[in-house]
Amino acid sequence: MKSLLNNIFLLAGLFAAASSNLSFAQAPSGAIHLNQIGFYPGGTKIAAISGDEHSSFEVRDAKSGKIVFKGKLGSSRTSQHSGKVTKIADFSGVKKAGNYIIEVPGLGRSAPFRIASQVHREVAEASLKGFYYQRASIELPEKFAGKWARPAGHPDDKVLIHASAVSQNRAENAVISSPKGWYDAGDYNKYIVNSGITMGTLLSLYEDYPAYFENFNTNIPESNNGVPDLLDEVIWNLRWMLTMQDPADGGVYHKLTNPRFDGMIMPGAAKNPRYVVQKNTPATLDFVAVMAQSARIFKSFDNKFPGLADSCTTAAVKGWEWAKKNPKILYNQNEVNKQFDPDIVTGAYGDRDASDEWIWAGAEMYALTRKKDYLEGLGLESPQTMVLPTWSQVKTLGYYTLLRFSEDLKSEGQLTNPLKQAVTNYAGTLLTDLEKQPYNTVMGKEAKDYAWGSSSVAANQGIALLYAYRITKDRKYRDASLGNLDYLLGRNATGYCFLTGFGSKRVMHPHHRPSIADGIEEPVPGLLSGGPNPAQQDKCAGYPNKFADESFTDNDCSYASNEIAINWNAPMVYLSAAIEAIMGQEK
Ligand code: 9MR
Ligand code: 9MR
Repeated sequence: MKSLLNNIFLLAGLFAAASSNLSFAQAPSGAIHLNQIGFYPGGTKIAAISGDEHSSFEVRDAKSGKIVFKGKLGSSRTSQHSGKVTKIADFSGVKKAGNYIIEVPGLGRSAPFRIASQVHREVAEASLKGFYYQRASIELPEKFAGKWARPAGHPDDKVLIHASAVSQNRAENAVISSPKGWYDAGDYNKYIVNSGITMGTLLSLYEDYPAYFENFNTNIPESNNGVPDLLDEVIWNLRWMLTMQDPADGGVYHKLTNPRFDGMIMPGAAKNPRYVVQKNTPATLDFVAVMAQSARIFKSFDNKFPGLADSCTTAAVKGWEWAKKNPKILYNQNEVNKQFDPDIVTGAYGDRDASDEWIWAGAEMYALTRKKDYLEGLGLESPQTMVLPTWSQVKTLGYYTLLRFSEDLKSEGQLTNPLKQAVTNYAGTLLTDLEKQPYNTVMGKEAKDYAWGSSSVAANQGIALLYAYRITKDRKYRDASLGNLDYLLGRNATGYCFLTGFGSKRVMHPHHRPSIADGIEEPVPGLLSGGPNPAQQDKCAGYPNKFADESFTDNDCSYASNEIAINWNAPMVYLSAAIEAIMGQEK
């Protein structure tokens, strides 16, 4: 109820502020689904209109109301999830920069949106800035955090060795220092496995589009240090990760965590003891991959961060050696809790299979050292099948890295050709029947796309399509990738723009402790809501129904559909920034 009222107030406020504008003369119609931020002058422009009663639409100048484009709606499409009907409005023909609305006669109008070059720049900047707001162990002053300024939380300079993590020089309850890092999500714990894919995605973004980040300012404390803000942000978490390696043997702890989740309090108010828990193979290999990739990148910044690249290389090699000796230790939280006290009941990230972590770590170690040994036994020379990256499935991050260096590895065609094939095959499957989809997006074709954190599925599909675009130069992949960005920013069955702080239909109540506890109406900006998830594990009231594509509620009890998480934000940064790097320069 509170959220409904807030939305009404938001709309009422906009109405009062701008009622002279045509665009605000009436509340926007929920039946018009589109990217609420906008479109590139030369790019595809699509809206999806609910229902089959209407047949035409207009694009109007938002201020004057003048019609600039008239179009016919496409034929009816039926959602495989809800059975509901939509029609597509294609207004790609409108190429002039400006502010517009869409009107469907007899139905209503959209909220205003822009056509402009660099139309997603603020989205990209804000999604990266979202990581700054997730920083542990540091105060966020107003200068950088605006009204979301807050005292430091979780110093993590006195962290206990959990009974499951005891080793040579570290007895149970011995104290170590493990500060910095990002909070994982709506909770305040720090998990190596989820940091792995998050860091891999952000570091790959830098390696894929380095020039774009030369001039990309997110107003963080390090902004003027002559290093791209993307890398400065990554270093905040990298320095934490380095402390998670047991110096005695190179193994890496699974997580730094409270035994139980903190309440809905601000970071600075949280005082519960924190532990590092059991070393294991997936965590160690994810760590190795991140350290190898970081070593590669920070070699070029040795004058700014003396010794950092070397420390990363050493850490990577030590981690790899530990994993070689311990190739199959998995983290099983229930088993750990049977054996040791206190019980740990926070996020499990309990991967059941380390074979994909071996591929990712091996690929990164090979790219760093060019030593073939690292690829031995990974089976990369035979035909490969790509799967979308998730926290528990990271082999594709290794594929992406080997492809990134495919020019360098020219003599290694037997290595990179099967990977190129795997990525383009996968992208091809994504494109099949795109023109039949109710919102004309790759996202949501399969019911399984709507898993916990479905927004990250959309973003990661978008990234896969951009790799296929790099390999083939075929624009259909680029355009479909942009279509998934459109999905995240509003062209979806819920009608929500899933990035906090953006859109005309906004996420206002994410499951995010600071946003809940800070007493500020707007949530912390630049955070990507998890998105529809029909499993509804949170049993929260407020879901509209069980349809996969609509199973979302903007309610802070809904950790299964409306939490935020670093491994979802990272592909959002990648997708929006890469699209900007590719399309933002076009007039
Ligand atoms: O806040 C927690 C969130 O970060 C997790 O994703 C989620 C699932 O593990 O759990 C949330 O914590 C809830 C807990 O599981 C059950 N009691 C209520 C907690 C807050 O809603
Ligand atoms: O993203 C994770 C999802 O794949 C799992 O199904 C879910 C339940 O185990 O946990 C999600 O991760 C949460 C983590 O356990 C704790 N921090 C919040 C994460 C996002 O909800």
